[in-house]
Amino acid sequence: MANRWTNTLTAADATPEAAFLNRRQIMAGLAAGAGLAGIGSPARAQEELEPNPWEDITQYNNYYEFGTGKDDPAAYADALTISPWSVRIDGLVDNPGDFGFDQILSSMTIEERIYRFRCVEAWSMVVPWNGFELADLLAMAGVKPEAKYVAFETVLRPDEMPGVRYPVLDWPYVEGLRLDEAMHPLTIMATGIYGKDIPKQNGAPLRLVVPWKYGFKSIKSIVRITLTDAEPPTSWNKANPREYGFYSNVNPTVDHPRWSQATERPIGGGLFAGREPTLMFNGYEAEVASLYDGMDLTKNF
Ligand SMILES: Nc1nc2c(c(=O)[nH]1)N[C@H]1C(S)=C(S)[C@@H](COP(=O)(O)O)O[C@H]1N2
Ligand SMILES: [Mo]
Repeated sequence: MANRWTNTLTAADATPEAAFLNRRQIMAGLAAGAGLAGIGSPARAQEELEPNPWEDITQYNNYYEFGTGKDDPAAYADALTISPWSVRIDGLVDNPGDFGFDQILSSMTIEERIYRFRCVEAWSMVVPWNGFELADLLAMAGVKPEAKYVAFETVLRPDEMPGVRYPVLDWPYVEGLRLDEAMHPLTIMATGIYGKDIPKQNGAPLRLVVPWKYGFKSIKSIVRITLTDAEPPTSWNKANPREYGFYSNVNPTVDHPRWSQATERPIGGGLFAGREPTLMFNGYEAEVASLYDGMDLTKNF
């Protein structure tokens, strides 16, 4: 269903990589002609997003429970059992309990959201997700007025996840959002890509997608959602608090201690495609900047 957050492009409009490259080259030409002043302008933020091909999205992944290599998730995530699946929603809610995945799906309206996706490692893609607004799921559980944060947890199955033998992170993978971020209409739970069930390497059967934050906030294969009144611990912040903050909003003016965040490498851009400037809040500034009014985004990185 179309609404103001939904790009009018549909999966059917996605073009083969050749056409994608041509379109990018044309746009690069236009940008060059217009001069550098055009970069980062609203015109670019609202340009038609060209989704990456299925192969890019499903074969270049970060899902450390299956290994730290970009091709490990596609190679190993097949072992993950995703049926039956339920999500425990607890903490400061009126109706705590285990919600079956099918029960959740039957109560939600699935729509397509074509979003930019920007990893903290400075690569990016455009993904045509299918999913529903997290706010609708939280409404189902009934959020109590005392709740201020939402904590998320990924399934932990050592028998099915070869990567958790290594203490890269403190398993299970956990993430969190402030309640207003969680309730924002751009924040979705994704259950599909290109109209197909979301592949296991991308976080089946359901994962968070917060398009204005670095990719690691978008936690995969969620089994628990807890409403709390205190900021919850998050995996990458626990691993390295100096490098990864709780907010982790995409911000080209705040560099990672070990690399610049001013530009990004679009995956599938081709051998000769250059880096592109990273946009404030990953291009969603008009929609989300007000969530952070009065906050020092360098301190609250
Ligand atoms: N459980 C879990 N969720 C995760 C990760 C992970 O290792 N484990 N990696 C994160 C990172 S760093 C990124 S960039 C995205 C990658 O999502 P994708 O593979 O669908 O592109 O998932 C995020 N969610
Ligand atoms: Mo990432």
